[in-house]
Amino acid sequence: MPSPIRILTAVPICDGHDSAINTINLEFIRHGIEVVYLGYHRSVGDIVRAAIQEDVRAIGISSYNGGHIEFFAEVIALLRKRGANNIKVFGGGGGTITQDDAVAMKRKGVDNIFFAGTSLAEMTDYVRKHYGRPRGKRPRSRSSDQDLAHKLTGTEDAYAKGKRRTSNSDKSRAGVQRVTLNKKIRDSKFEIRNSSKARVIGFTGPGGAGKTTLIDELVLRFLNQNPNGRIAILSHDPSVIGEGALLGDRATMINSQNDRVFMRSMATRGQAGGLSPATLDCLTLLARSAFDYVIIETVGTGQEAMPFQKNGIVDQTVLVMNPDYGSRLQLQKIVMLDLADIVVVNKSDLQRARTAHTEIEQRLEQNRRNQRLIDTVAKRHRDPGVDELFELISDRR
Ligand code: B12
Ligand SMILES: Nc1nc2c(ncn2[C@@H]2O[C@H](COP(=O)(O)OP(=O)(O)OP(=O)(O)O)[C@@H](O)[C@H]2O)c(=O)[nH]1
Ligand SMILES: [Mg+2]
Repeated sequence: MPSPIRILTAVPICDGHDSAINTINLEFIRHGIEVVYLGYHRSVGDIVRAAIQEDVRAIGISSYNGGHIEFFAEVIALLRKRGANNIKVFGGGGGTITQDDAVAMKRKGVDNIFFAGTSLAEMTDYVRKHYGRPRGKRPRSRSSDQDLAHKLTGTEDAYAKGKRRTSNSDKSRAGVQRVTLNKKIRDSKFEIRNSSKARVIGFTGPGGAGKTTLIDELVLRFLNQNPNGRIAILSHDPSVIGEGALLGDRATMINSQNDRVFMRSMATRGQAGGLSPATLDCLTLLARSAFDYVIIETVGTGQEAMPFQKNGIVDQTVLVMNPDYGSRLQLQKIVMLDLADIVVVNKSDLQRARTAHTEIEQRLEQNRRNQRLIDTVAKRHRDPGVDELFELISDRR
């Protein structure tokens, strides 16, 4: 099966009209398209950087606050400058974009503009027809980031075609798969350790615990502390084989929209446990490239998840907990509490956080593994808990 079509959607700078694009995103996802959503109030530079790193087929822009002729044209000009004219641009903005404007925009290279009254089905058909064809041979990459992005796509496509996939649903082959997976993890670990100087840190935890917000705050600290350093983020969101996905972590990330950050959003494409079938190979590629850190964020996970297989594929694992996990009984069931190097109680601004800290502390004491427990408020800037976590992560001893 070919990989799903990947597109990026965004709303321009100084524009907060995200209601239309949220509806359109959902419709695209429902029709098998993977949508990397960058969010609203995004600059031309942020959009083009993200599109190249994510190696999408096209960028869909929803614009309501005016200036669309210039904004769309600037996106196209920057794509050309970066050698990424294979990435197409389309969009809409209801009645704020007139027919005449659309003619001018198409002349500057925009593929299509959708007007008020267009059905969602029409837009989805357009995307499938125009951006769903197999890619032709691509010209040589202009930058190392573009080259890396193409390689990551190649890896994901190979898995989508079933080249090396180990299907979770094929129960009769489960034993063989486990052996293959373990070998793959061992090999990958060996490869990563031998080929990279990057420190690989895995973040996991339940959906909505604040993993992305926390990573973005850590990235800010890293960028400030290392004027020339580079960091990569491999972020995961859930999807079923052959179906679409909302790859939405970029929308939460403000500081990570930076030339020194390479971010790639992956759908799990049917694999349970928090990562994608292609994650290990993609991680190897990233770890071999010139990054100081590679951060992996899993999808929101459940009690049984151990995505980093007893810390095998990463140097350090961080479990981000929501204070509202239930009671002590639930804590006994969370496998990652035994495996994580660092446990974070995020949202410690919430009322239950103090109790959560005490309960988790007692749970960790039973492990006798010297695991660290930190309280954070990731959504607050300059949070001392996040500072402490950053110290722990950047301590290479
Ligand atoms: C809803 C709305 C709001 C909501 C936004 C909620 C949100 N989170 O999005 C609120 C109330 C917050 C709001 C605020 C403002 N708004 Co307002 N808003 C609208 C309104 C009524 C509808 C826009 C909409 O979402 N339509 C629903 C979509 C699904 O339908 P559609 O627009 O017809 O789009 C079709 C296609 O174009 C296509 N499409 C759209 N985008 C894309 C993208 C892609 C990739 C594709 C494929 C297709 C596509 O999808 C639709 C298919 O039928 C319009 C008026 C109007 N009737 O258009 C004003 C309007 C856009 N707002 C306007 C203004 C001025 C503002 C404010 C500045 C008001 C103020 N003074 O505070 C603020 C600014 C907000 C900000 N931060 O940027 C003006 C813009 C004027 C202009 N550009 O010249 C408008 C036109 C109202 C007006 N007549 O004055 N607004
Ligand atoms: N109250 C409070 N809210 C927070 C804090 N950190 C993050 N949030 C909010 O929690 C919500 C989820 O945050 P994310 O960072 O997207 O969480 P996540 O764990 O990455 O979510 P998934 O990737 O969907 O699993 C957002 O609305 C954040 O603003 C915090 O410290 N306190
Ligand atoms: Mg997230």
